[in-house]
Amino acid sequence: MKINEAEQAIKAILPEKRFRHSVGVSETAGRLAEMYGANKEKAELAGMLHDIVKYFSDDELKTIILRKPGTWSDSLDYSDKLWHAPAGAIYIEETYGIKDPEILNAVIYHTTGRKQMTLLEKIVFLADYIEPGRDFPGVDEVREAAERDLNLAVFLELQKTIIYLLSKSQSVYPKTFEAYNDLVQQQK
Ligand code: DGI
Ligand code: FE
Ligand code: FE
Ligand code: FE
Repeated sequence: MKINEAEQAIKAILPEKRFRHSVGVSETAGRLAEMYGANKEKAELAGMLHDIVKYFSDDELKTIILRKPGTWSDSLDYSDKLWHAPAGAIYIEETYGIKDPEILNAVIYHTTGRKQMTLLEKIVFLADYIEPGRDFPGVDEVREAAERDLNLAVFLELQKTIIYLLSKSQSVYPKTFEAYNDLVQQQK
């Protein structure tokens, strides 16, 4: 699938604001890919498509996830906000025939991260957080880190996300903790 086709596809599916977020993630991911030596086309495509099923109902998302059991199916035991990530990967494989595991994993782990994230996974995870349309406390610190140290930026994003979830008394998916612990090791 070409990037223009992906853009047209999500334009037809997503509300305007989420469409603009997706274009922002795609452009940011492409720029980070150039900076850190990842495949720019894959980063842009994964960024464009990462939230494609964001507005499907919880029942639809569950049904999609259960069609293809994998190591992410345990997300059904956690927040429903996690489901659009693995469901999105299954959806783009089934609907557009995207089979590249690097792209699919970047979509699957864009919300939670996991330990030993690939370069492309880190880039899409980070682009989702710092694209120009985002505005939440601490985002500028992560944006600045992203310009010089990819692992530091991903670490800060995970740290802020976990602190935020704890402050709202929400559950934290174990893979998010695993991603955080993994990156703590690399901060020395
Ligand atoms: O889909 P987006 O809004 O662009 O962003 P996202 O896919 O990163 O979703 C973020 C939401 O997921 C945010 O409201 C926090 C929530 N969330 C709930 N539980 C967890 C979680 N995020 C992580 N990383 N880990 C969790 O356990
Ligand atoms: Fe998302
Ligand atoms: Fe995110
Ligand atoms: Fe997103």
